[in-house]
Parts: sequence; structure tokens; C-alpha cells
Amino acid sequence: MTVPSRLRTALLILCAILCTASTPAQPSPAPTSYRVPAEKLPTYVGAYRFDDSPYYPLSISLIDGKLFAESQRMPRQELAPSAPDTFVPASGSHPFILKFTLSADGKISGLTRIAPDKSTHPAQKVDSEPQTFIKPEFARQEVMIPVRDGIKLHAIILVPKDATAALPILMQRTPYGVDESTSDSVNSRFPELVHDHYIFVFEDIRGRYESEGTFVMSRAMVDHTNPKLVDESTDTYDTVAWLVKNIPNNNGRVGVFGISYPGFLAQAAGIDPHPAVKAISPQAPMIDVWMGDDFFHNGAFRQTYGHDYTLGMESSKENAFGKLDEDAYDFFLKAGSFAAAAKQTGVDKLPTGIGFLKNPAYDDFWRSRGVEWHLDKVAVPTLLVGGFWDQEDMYGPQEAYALLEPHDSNRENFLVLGPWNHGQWGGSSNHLGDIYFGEATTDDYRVRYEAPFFNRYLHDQGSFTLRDTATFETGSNKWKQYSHWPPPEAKSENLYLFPDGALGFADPARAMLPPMTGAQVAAMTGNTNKNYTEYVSDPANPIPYRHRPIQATYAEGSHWYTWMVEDQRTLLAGRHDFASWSSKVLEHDVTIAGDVIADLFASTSGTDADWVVKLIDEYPATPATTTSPLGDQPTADTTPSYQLIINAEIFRGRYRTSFDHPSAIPANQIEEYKWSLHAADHTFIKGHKIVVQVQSTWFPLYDRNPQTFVPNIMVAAPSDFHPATQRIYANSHLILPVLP
Ligand code: PG9
Repeated sequence: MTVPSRLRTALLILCAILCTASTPAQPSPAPTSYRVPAEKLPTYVGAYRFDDSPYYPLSISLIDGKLFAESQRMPRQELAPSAPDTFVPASGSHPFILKFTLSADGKISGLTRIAPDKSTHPAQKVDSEPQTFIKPEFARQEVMIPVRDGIKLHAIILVPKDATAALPILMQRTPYGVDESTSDSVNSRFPELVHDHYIFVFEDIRGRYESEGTFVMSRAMVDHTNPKLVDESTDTYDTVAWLVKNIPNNNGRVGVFGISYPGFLAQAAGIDPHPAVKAISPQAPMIDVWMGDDFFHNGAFRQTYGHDYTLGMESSKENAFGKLDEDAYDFFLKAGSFAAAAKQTGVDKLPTGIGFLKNPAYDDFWRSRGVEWHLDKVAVPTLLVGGFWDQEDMYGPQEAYALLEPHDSNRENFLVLGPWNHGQWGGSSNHLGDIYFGEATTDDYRVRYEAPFFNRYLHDQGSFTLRDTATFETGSNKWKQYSHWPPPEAKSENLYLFPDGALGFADPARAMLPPMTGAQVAAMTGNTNKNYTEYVSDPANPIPYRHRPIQATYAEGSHWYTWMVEDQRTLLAGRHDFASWSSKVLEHDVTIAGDVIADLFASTSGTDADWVVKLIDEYPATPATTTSPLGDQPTADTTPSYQLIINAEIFRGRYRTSFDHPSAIPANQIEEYKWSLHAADHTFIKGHKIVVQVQSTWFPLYDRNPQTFVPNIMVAAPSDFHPATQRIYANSHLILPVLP
């Protein structure tokens, strides 16, 4: 196990580091003895705008004969040459390579920034003058804040030195450490909020880093009428009371925001809030780690995440995320069960590890940790934010919005959904993995929604014009606004999975897809000899959820952040243990906006089964028109077709009638399984195909279902695992929210 620095791990978890924002502490590529003639240095000077994050150009300046790089989101750093027209930071903790590009006349026309993960980010030279930046200085104070049970919580307070009026407070509470909060870090992480003038507060939660007390993972909510009990809401309440009393010149208003665990803490801040809390923004909050966030989805156990996160958070008071010495696929397959894997690494002795092993079903252990049971009023204006490809907490923001919406008589419950992975909107990017969206949607979000939201509720200023929901419609790549989510204008359409591998809407008159054949109609009505599609699922050879090798979740170079957009065509190539249905080539665009529901009628020859349903956009093969970003390596002749997951979710069959009382599935009997694949706002473009896949393993992210009912899958013995024949019957369908 390696223990990375706390900032690095926190940022890895938030994922913002993948972009041009602050980057993790890593050794910089060593500058060499390469020299650039002094007269050449001025040719590099200027402002460079990145294709994938145009909001924040990089500035190259020459000061006292030395070259420096700086952006609004990156502190100024001296550059050292490492090869012709190539520079690296002379020192420090922000590693990158800058390779300048030349136009035909030999002049510097742009550069490519090569990140530590080897991703390349081309930029055009847009000005021959360097840009200047406004980066306010903050006075930094470190405090211990007493809460109601006598415990003291550690916090950093940053007050703008140039403040001329009383300012509101913006607070983040976190389990990931706050010591590295400085003027530089807020200028890098929150440029739009810094611009709008806030006092920033960062607090270590109970039991983490320098705060006293005991850390409890997703601490359960207590009865707030009992003044002796504490939870994350009461700790926030007491902290806010202390802050508004003790920070000079604050305006008595507090906003709480954060992504993921800090998002859960922001959500908790809005439950029985202190009166000074005037706005919260829970971003990718986990609100129920069993139902649909980090640790289980519909009862299927997310063993790699549960394992790695528990080890990272509970084996030390500080982050201790590690790496595995082998492919996680091999490690968990060889171990056989989660109990056996956890025993090898010591996770079986940690509180949450014990929780997994003893409480596989949705009992009080998990229910008490569900914030969702407390979301029965919009106590303060709330901006929920989520990503369509959030690999950790996709359920939380969507479900929290849906639970609050019926109580939103003042219209203060807002939702923004974008084309992002977990927390990606904190950085600057116009793409996720290989999928490009045409604009820096991350910066769009912060500039158009996040900053105006806090400006309105904490400063009474600016124009926050969001009526209710903003989403980025993928495929067509444009921002949309709706009066409610899911949009009332979308109509539910059943998309049937026919036994001959075709997909079709029930009503051919809609002509959204080419009309059904007679055989398809016969299959749908059961008037055929074979009205099902079948495959054999073998737990001894489970389908990988991403291309191998599979690194530990937050290990160096891990592909965890983009697995949801990996090409399903190459991932499943050569396999026969799944079923697939495809539309014909679309004759016109089909747009869906709302929740996608799977409604399977299925049987298994075993007595338990997992069902994974994926709704896929199949891009056609296209001739290559581009060269690589470095401009010196031509790409292949054609881009092969690409299968992009739009929605995907798992359901563990034993929970089909109850999440707290699992039961065996009667072998070879048709049962109905119905569950949500969550939100999409996506256009399947004319010329593409709609594809649906069903499979029964998604490994090692999800533990293997033995396919024979056992009381506790966590401790299943090798002899419990059996291949099973799975049948998907013709009346199975997806319910799609189709926009007219
Ligand atoms: N997804 C992380 C997490 C949150 C809450 C519980 C468990 C894990 C996180 O990124 O903070």
C-alpha cells in the first residue's frame, strides 16, 4: 500500500485534478541541461487558449530572463527547458509538459499541455502579450470550534484581505483534510466564487485529520430534539453558530457546498439548519449508500469501491488509499468471496467492512444512514448537481431533488445535470474520456449556475435565472432548461426487446424507429415458439466492467474515472454471456429526457441472479479526419463504431419483492424486475443505432452472484457458484422518456 498526500487523494476523489485545475503533488519530469538561447525566449510569451477549457487561458511571461506559466486556476511557475520547444516546471508540485507548436513560417502558434496521466491538451496562441490575473490574497486563520458535546472541530478560515464590506461565508466540511486550504488553493479551485467575494471556511469533520471525536462513515441522522445527540447536521449547526459570532465582518449568511462526501455534508446542513444557513449546494451527495450510491446498487454489492474506500478512510485518521499489486479482476476472482478478499487486506476488521459482511440487505444499519428519509422539506434554497456518468454517486443528487420537489412551494429546489463523471464540474474540460461535448460544460456550469446561485441567496445580487432544472443534452450537445425534472413534455414509450435481437417501440405509427416486422409483433404478443432471448452466465468467467487491467480505485493511473464511457463494443468483443438488441440505423434523431426504466420479464435456471441493463448509443464507423493533438502521429484510417453507455444499472434478483427480506428466485419461472437506470438527456442522432444489452455479471465492481440462493453472498463458498441460463422474454422493455 502507498499513502499519497492528503491533497492529492482528496483531489483524486473529487476528480477535478483531471483537468486544468489544481493538480496532484507528483514529481515533475526532471528538467534537463537543455538550454534555450536567450533571444528565443520572448517568442514563447503570450496567452494560449485551450480547446478543452477555453475559459481559462494559460499565460507565458518572461520576467528577469526567466519564463513563467500561469493561469487563473494555476499559480505562477517558473519553466525549465527539457527538449527543443519543450518545457517543464522548474520545481514544485504541479507537473506537466508544455510542448510548443510552430506554424509553417516557423513562428510559435500554440502549445500542447501533456498532463501526468499523459492526456494531451492543445492550445492556440491568442495573444502575443501575457495575460494578467486578479488573485486576491486571503488572511488565513486556523481554529478549533467547540460543538455541543464538547468535541472541538478543526477549521481553516480564509478572509479576503481586500474586503470592504461585510461578507457572507461559504463553507465546505470534509473528511479529506483541510490543511492545504490557502489563498492559492481557493483561487485555483473556486475562481468564480472568489471573484464574487466570500469568506471561505473549510472544516475537518468529527474524527478526521485534526478534528477531535470519532469518525463514523455516513454517520446516521439523530433526533434533533434531543440536545445530547450529535450528527453531521448538529456539527454543522454548531459550527455555523460559532462562525457568525466569531468571524468579524461577516454578513450573517452562510452557504454550504461540496462534492460527494462533502456533498452529503452539505445536504445534512439543510436538515434542521441553523437560521444563518441561507443556501446549500449538495453536489453528487451520497444520500443512501445501499440503495444507489457508493456501496450497493439495488442490493448488488460494489465490492471494489466498498473495499478500497473503507481501507482508505478507516485504516487511518488521514486518507490511506492504496494500490493493488495485481489486476483487481484477478484478485477478487481468486479470493472467491468478499469475505475472503477482506480477510486478506484487513478490511474485515474495519467498522464499515464489518457492516458489509454482517448487513448485506437493507436493514436498519443502512436505513439509518439514509439521508433520503429526512428530505421532507426545502428548508433552504438548494442547488443539486450531478453527472450523467457519475461512477460513484449518480443516485444521490437525482433522488434528493425528486424527494424535495413535492415540498418546493417556494421554487427553491434546483437541479443541474451535466455530461460529467464524479465531481468533474470542479475542473475545466469539454470531454469525458473519448466523448467530446463541444464546449467546456464544467466551466459553463460554474459560471451560469453555481456562482449566480450563491450570489443571489448570499449577496442578494446578480441574476440567477434558473427556473428549476438545467441539463446538458448530450448527443446534440446543448444546454436545456426545464420547469421540472423529468420534463413533463417527455412521453413514456416502451422500447421492446424482441427475440430476434431487434428493438422497437410498441406503436409503429410513431415511426421513431423503422416499423416492426410481423415476426417481431408475433414475438411481442407471445404468438411464437420462441419468445425469449437467452444466454449462459458463468460466475467463473464474469464480464469485466471496464477494460483490464483494473487498477485499485484511486491508484495512480487508474481508469476508474472514465469507465462508464468506455466502448462496450471492444469490452464485450468475443463474449457470448450477454444478450444484445439493436435498432436499425436511425432515420431521424430520437431525444430522451427523463428517467429510463428497465422492465424485464426474465427467468433463470438458478435460484438467484443479477440483471444489468445498459442503454447504449452506437456511433457509426467514420473516416478519420483528424491527426493526433501533437500533430505528428496520424490516427487510423477510420474510427470504428463506438458503443457508449447512456444509462446502465444493476438489480440483484433476490431483492425483487423486498430490499430487507431477500428471497430465492423459483428456477425457470418468469419474474418481473423493474428498476430505474436513472436520468438521461440525450439525442440518438440520425445514422446512429439504439442498442440495449443485458448481462448478469459486472465484475469486479460488483461481487459475483453465485446464481444459487445463499443467505449471505458476502461469505459464499466456491461450491455455491454455478453457471445459469438466463432468458429475457419478449414483453421485456425499457420505458424511455421520449421528447416529441
Ligand atoms: N464517493 C465518495 C464517498 C462519499 C460518501 C461515502 C462513501 C464514498 C466521495 O467521493 O467522497
